Amino acid sequence: MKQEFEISGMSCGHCVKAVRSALDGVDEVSVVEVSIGGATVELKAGAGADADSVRRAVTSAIEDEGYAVVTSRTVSTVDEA
Ligand SMILES: [Cu+2]
Repeated sequence: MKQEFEISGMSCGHCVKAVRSALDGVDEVSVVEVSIGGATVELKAGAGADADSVRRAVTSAIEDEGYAVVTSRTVSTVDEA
Protein backbone atom coordinates (compact mmCIF):
# COMPACT_ATOMS: atom_id res chain seq x y z
CA MET A 1 0.00 0.00 0.00
CA LYS A 2 1.31 3.41 -0.97
CA GLN A 3 0.33 6.66 0.67
CA GLU A 4 0.96 10.15 -0.62
CA PHE A 5 1.32 13.18 1.65
CA GLU A 6 1.07 16.79 0.63
CA ILE A 7 3.36 18.79 2.92
CA SER A 8 3.55 22.52 3.52
CA GLY A 9 6.58 24.44 4.71
CA MET A 10 9.18 22.68 2.55
CA SER A 11 11.27 25.03 0.44
CA CYS A 12 14.64 23.54 -0.42
CA GLY A 13 16.83 20.48 -0.57
CA HIS A 14 17.47 20.68 3.14
CA CYS A 15 13.76 20.28 3.79
CA VAL A 16 13.66 17.25 1.51
CA LYS A 17 16.54 15.67 3.44
CA ALA A 18 14.95 16.46 6.79
CA VAL A 19 11.62 14.91 5.80
CA ARG A 20 13.31 11.90 4.24
CA SER A 21 15.34 11.17 7.34
CA ALA A 22 12.27 11.62 9.55
CA LEU A 23 10.36 9.11 7.40
CA ASP A 24 13.31 6.71 7.44
CA GLY A 25 12.67 6.58 11.18
CA VAL A 26 9.10 5.31 10.77
CA ASP A 27 9.37 1.55 11.15
CA GLU A 28 6.23 0.59 9.25
CA VAL A 29 7.10 2.25 5.95
CA SER A 30 9.82 2.61 3.37
CA VAL A 31 10.27 5.91 1.58
CA VAL A 32 9.34 5.89 -2.11
CA GLU A 33 9.91 9.54 -2.88
CA VAL A 34 10.32 12.87 -1.14
CA SER A 35 10.22 16.15 -3.03
CA ILE A 36 9.48 19.74 -2.11
CA GLY A 37 5.85 19.75 -1.04
CA GLY A 38 5.25 16.06 -0.82
CA ALA A 39 6.25 12.54 0.08
CA THR A 40 5.22 9.05 -0.92
CA VAL A 41 5.76 6.07 1.35
CA GLU A 42 5.04 2.38 1.00
CA LEU A 43 3.90 0.13 3.81
CA LYS A 44 6.46 -2.59 4.46
CA ALA A 45 5.24 -6.11 3.89
CA GLY A 46 4.37 -7.79 7.17
CA ALA A 47 4.38 -4.54 9.12
CA GLY A 48 0.85 -5.32 10.26
CA ALA A 49 -0.19 -1.68 10.17
CA ASP A 50 -3.33 -0.27 8.61
CA ALA A 51 -3.76 2.88 6.55
CA ASP A 52 -4.85 4.99 9.50
CA SER A 53 -1.98 4.06 11.77
CA VAL A 54 0.53 4.61 8.96
CA ARG A 55 -1.02 8.01 8.30
CA ARG A 56 -0.73 8.93 11.96
CA ALA A 57 2.88 7.75 12.28
CA VAL A 58 4.00 9.52 9.09
CA THR A 59 2.12 12.71 9.94
CA SER A 60 3.65 12.97 13.39
CA ALA A 61 7.15 12.29 12.01
CA ILE A 62 6.67 15.13 9.51
CA GLU A 63 5.22 17.46 12.13
CA ASP A 64 8.08 16.72 14.52
CA GLU A 65 10.41 18.15 11.85
CA GLY A 66 8.37 21.36 11.79
CA TYR A 67 6.37 20.79 8.59
CA ALA A 68 2.65 20.32 8.20
CA VAL A 69 0.67 17.65 6.39
CA VAL A 70 -1.99 19.30 4.23
CA THR A 71 -3.61 16.20 2.80
CA SER A 72 -2.85 12.53 2.55
CA ARG A 73 -4.30 9.78 0.46
CA THR A 74 -3.81 6.14 -0.31
CA VAL A 75 -2.65 5.85 -3.91
CA SER A 76 -2.27 2.11 -4.20
CA THR A 77 -3.57 -0.77 -2.16
CA VAL A 78 -1.53 -3.30 -4.10
CA ASP A 79 1.53 -4.75 -2.42
CA GLU A 80 4.39 -4.36 -4.86
CA ALA A 81 6.94 -6.50 -3.06
CU1 LIG B 1 14.55 23.89 3.27
